[in-house]
Amino acid sequence: MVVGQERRYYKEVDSTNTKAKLWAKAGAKTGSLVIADRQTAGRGRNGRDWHSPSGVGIWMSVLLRPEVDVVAIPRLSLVAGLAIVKAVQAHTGLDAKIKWPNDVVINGKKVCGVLCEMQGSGGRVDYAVVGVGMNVNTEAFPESLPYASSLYVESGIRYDREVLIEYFCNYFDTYYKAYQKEGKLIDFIEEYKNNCINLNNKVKILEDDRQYEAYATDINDKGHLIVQQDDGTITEVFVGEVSVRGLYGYVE
Ligand code: BT5
Repeated sequence: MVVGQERRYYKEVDSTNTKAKLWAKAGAKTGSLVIADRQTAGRGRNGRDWHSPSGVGIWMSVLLRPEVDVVAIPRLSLVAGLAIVKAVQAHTGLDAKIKWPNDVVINGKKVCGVLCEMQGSGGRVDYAVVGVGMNVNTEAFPESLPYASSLYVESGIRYDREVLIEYFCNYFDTYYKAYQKEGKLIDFIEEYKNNCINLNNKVKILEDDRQYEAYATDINDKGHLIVQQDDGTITEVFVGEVSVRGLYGYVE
């Protein structure tokens, strides 16, 4: 597969994930890419909003038809997260890091998020859509987003969005190929861990009915975060199952 071989560019959409799903239903090939200059209803996880103004960010969605078990789909967020971090590092030299499972941060602020959605039935995956939002040349953010930043804010340099997209596609291709083998992250989990900011740090795990603090000790090849509490209890935290409150003061 080559990510981005087929592309659709839009001046304005509601959400590139929504566009990609419609294209999937109309038969789009795996690797197809939807890119928009602006989103009017950009989405985060769990119905949250994603601020997507015109001309300054990368708002895009990759359509995939992975031949993996349905439980492996949320791991695509980690595949994308690593590809984004590598792309940003390669093109800008900035110290971008992954905040497990799906954020990319620079100097403790969020510059990028990933939204992974899927369609399937009876354990079969029809398609998955991996949405990537990256603040590239944004100069300022609304007051409601105190923990957001952009590559421009962090460096004082404006970057070419097209070049960043090309870097992302190349890295994503490589990691996705490895992921496709077994639906696991085994071939690049060390690289992921080396670029992950939560590891060996305190995290707060927020589950539906409880929350607790713990120390993040590892990430396994399924992309699960391994945490240890003060009383020694070790828990495997699933991607998509909980939110981790980490560097910022708000709940993600
Ligand atoms: C995410 O959700 O981080 C996933 C964001 C995915 C956006 C892409 S853009 C292309 C594609 N099409 C879509 O409609 N979506 C995807 P989550 O972890 O739930 O974080 C959402 C939270 O991040 C919000 O509640 C805000 O607090 C904050 N936020 C919103 N917009 C932001 C921005 N532009 N930069 C940084 N933080 C933002």
